Amino acid sequence: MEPLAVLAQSLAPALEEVSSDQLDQSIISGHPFVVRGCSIVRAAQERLSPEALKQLLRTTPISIEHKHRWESRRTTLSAKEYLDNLDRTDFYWRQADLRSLGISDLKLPSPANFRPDTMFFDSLWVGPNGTVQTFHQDNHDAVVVNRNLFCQVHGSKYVAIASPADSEYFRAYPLKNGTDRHSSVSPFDPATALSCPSFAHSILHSGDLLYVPPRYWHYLQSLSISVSVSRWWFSSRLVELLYASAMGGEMAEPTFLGELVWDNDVRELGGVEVLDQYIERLSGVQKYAIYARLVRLYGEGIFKHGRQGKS
Ligand SMILES: O=C(O)CCC(=O)C(=O)O
Repeated sequence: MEPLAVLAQSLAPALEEVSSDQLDQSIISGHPFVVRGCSIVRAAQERLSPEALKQLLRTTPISIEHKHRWESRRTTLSAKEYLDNLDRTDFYWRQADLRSLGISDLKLPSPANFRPDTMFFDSLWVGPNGTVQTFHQDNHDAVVVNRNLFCQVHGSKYVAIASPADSEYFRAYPLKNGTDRHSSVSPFDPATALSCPSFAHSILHSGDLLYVPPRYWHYLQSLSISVSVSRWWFSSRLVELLYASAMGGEMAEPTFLGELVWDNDVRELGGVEVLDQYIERLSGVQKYAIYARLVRLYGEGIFKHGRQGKS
């Protein structure tokens, strides 16, 4: 069992501890890592404190789930009521789209040399001590695969992580939507931790940054009241669009910069066959929604590839 590799450790609060180029090199290496005390994450602390969120959202209703991933209890409360009781609630405010909450201008760590108009899907995770997100792989799908820069903004979280090459240790079961995979294996079970070759773990403290590479198994458990932000990004513009469409109203639509050129974007995705393969598996309603968006953004010309109809 290995501790997660630490990429950089800042000694002074103002130190710019890791350059974007260094971040890129580490991301390209394909391994998970932690940056300790990241100044950009620390700079987000004021705006993302439970108190600041309460001021911003007040009586806005928020959808919360039981703090244990395996208990499927959900309810809705006003942001104020939830945040006022963070020290005694059993509920977790999971994966709330930051832009939909009206927070779109927050500076967060970014890789430098990826597509200049990469769209980040930033989600807020706010909860009490003891929230558990069991081992899972995000977006286990042939086309839509995300990377994740996970920012621990307030409080601390235990994280365990393992390579998709070691999936045999996780006895995964697919969820209904088929887009991600979960496992009931515990990171505290010595059989997992000691036998899975790529198993690594760490405790993230406020200000730390974790990189979760594509398809890596990850488990997170809060050790205090905690606020985190996950920064997901995808490999191409069309994948951003497919992901946002699949999430429907829960996620803001990508705002593309620059000109949308169908042929370029299809090439970036890996070809029109990849798009067709993805769309084929959707329901009639989802297919219609995707085609409607594609036509709105790119025009009717997208059908010149001989694709049959819109449903
Ligand atoms: O922090 C958590 O509870 C889960 C985060 C997570 O699974 C993710 O960012 O993909």
